[in-house]
Amino acid sequence: MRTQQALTCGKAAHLVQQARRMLLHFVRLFGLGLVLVCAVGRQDFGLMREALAETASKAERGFELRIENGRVQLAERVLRVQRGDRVRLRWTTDDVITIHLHGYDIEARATPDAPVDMTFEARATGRFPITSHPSHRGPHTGGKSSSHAGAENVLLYLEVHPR
Ligand SMILES: [Cu+2]
Repeated sequence: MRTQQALTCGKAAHLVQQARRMLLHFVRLFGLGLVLVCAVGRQDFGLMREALAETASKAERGFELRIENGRVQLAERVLRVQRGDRVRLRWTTDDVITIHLHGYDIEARATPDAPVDMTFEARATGRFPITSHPSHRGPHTGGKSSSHAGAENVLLYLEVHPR
């Protein structure tokens, strides 16, 4: 009876030890898993940061445009951007002039004193003329007013392409 008890005791102790060992093993595995998850997570964050940086660099489009004698000093008269880009057109001019981006209907009065910016988000796709108007005419409404026709001069075209 005593030996039986001792034997059972021994068995129980052995079982407890085995359980403890298994628990330790489990904790170790769990720890390893946690470390792996953290590592993968960090890599994901890295990829996300790269993707964000790429998006940011794609979205900002700046153009320096110089008007002399009523013409833009550029070889090609088309500015190409992609839908969703944040566009900044910086104008300098040798004369006082009103610049009008059709479609987006943005106007800016340019003077030789300082550059003037047009900033906007390219939401609408298409080809939009950028025209100059004699400065004394002032802003016009709509694209087909009689004062508009004839008085304007196409400087450039803005093309907004789908992504
Ligand atoms: Cu116009």
